[in-house]
Amino acid sequence: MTDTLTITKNKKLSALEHIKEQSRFLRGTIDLGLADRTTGSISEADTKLLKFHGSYQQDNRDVRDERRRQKLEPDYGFMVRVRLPGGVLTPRQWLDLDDLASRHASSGLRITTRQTFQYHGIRKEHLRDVIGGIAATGLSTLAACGDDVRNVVCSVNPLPSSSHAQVYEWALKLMEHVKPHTTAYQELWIDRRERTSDGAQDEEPLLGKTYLPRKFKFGIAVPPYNDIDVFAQDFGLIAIFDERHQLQGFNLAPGGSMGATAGDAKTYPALADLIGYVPKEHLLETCWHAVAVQRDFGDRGERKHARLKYTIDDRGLQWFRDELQSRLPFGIEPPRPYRFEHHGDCFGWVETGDGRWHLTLRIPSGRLIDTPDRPRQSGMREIARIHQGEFRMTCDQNVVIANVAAKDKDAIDALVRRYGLDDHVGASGLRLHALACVALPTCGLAMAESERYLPTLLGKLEALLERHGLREEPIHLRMSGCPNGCSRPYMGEIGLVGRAVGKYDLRLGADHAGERLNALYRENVGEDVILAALDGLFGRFAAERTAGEHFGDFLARAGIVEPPRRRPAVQY
Ligand code: SRM
Ligand code: SF4
Repeated sequence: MTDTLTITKNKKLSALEHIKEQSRFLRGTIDLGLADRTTGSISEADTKLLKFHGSYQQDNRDVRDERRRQKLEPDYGFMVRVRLPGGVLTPRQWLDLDDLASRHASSGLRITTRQTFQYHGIRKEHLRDVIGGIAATGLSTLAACGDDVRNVVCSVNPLPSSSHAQVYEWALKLMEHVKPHTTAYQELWIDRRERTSDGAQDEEPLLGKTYLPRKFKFGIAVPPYNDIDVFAQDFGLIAIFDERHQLQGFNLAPGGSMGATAGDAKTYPALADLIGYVPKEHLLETCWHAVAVQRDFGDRGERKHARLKYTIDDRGLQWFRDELQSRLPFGIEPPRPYRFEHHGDCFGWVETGDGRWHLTLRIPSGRLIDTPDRPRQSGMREIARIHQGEFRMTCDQNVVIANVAAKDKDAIDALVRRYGLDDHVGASGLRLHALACVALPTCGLAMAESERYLPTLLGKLEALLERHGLREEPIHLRMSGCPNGCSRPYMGEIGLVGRAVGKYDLRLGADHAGERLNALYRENVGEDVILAALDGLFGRFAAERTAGEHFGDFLARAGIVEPPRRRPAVQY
């Protein structure tokens, strides 16, 4: 393996590189911090290492100022994220995860935009119970956050069942192939003992002891459904099937990611671009080396510049392809044809031709918590008690109750109605597909509300759409509380990116299949400006659209926004 520090040796390394290097494979002093009961927090260096274990130290920002006035320490709580490749879990696992949420989390279970769960508000003294409890279900939190390969996502929407099974198998294999190997995780959370080793025996054959320069995301899409936003991944994989629905291989699309920093033009969202195709038997080796290229060439000096997209843009897409090729004993082939029809989920029941049924439910912002009118967390628990198939989380924060026998459908439908899980029934096209990131009060980076504000804004936008006869129009709206873009807002036909309390960048004009970014339309504006602008544009759309044209495509065609350019194509 190339020494990870060799290539960047002339650069000043970021502070986190030193923390990782000295951490003895992610141990740091986390064990001591957990034992210290004089504070609800852990040391700053350990908060960085804890991320690799799947947890963030946060504080409740709603009470931050008041506690400061009272000279109390912040109201610390930990976010815990489950690693759930492909987003699939059994009813037994659902019940176990739900039980942990009921006992320890402040706000139920939260389905994320990478098809897994988060818990919020876990007290330090319960962190071992929660992470250990997740491990006891057969899942893990290792590498759910941190500078490593994150949860590998894959298409889940009802497809020919065999197609889903085939790509899911590869999502699992890929995650296993590139995940960290440190035994610190076992020691800290599973054996639940204070330090048992100094990490001297540990090895990270792929990641090395400083892990990656930054997070690295893989996702597998199954055309025609781009329900994972494959071009938003650091390394997107487009599954290619033959006419008998047998998986042949994968198109390779590196260089996507959403994150940007407000006011820093050197940071930007970017879509991934195609560099070729490999048969499925070469997938693991290809991905291993793709990660290794970024390990060796990614920027370890400037974290804002450390994602694969910047490595690619600094050196060229062709360079990346050639570098990857030079490490592989087989040829990367030209990409195979494919076509995406849409991104987002398809709701309601679908039969997949094998007598099995799948129900996709809309879970607003993925938040499963009981409210008086919609006790969604309890409802899903009741469904898990009778369901014989599996659950699949989606990258739009929804859930598929998958593999249901025809005879069991009525019982599930009854629970869906009883517990108010029927948000997809009668919802406007806009509401069905709207996404919001967590933002306040837990996210330390939030500049504006997102999840808590989305329902209010949707109501106001629906009134406008109604007036223009567009209630059923499936317009994709994505909102985030800051430019990091956790709801992939740069891929929304309407994107709202938080800049300050009550202020958002209004971005417009992405397409409907997740193949084009939107562009800035109004910067740092409040609700009144957003509503007025969209009212006018909805009116024009209703009057001037061509047959079947989507809102984002209309905005681009009419020249209302100019979509950003893609990278030049590579030579094969
Ligand atoms: Fe994210 C950081 C939540 C998907 C780009 N993200 C965060 C943190 C951990 C805030 C922090 O660093 O202190 C947020 C925790 C909030 C909270 O209170 O829970 C957070 N991100 C989320 C989730 C939960 C959003 C959601 O509403 O579902 C998603 C969890 C996904 C998962 O299960 O792994 C989530 N984040 C994404 C995505 C979407 C995706 O991957 O498809 C992106 C855009 C793609 C990308 O990676 O660029 C994304 N999150 C970021 C970034 C920008 C990274 C960058 O390189 O620019 C940050 C900030 C950072 O890492 O420094 C960030
Ligand atoms: Fe937090 Fe920003 Fe991500 Fe929203 S987009 S969860 S505000 S980091």
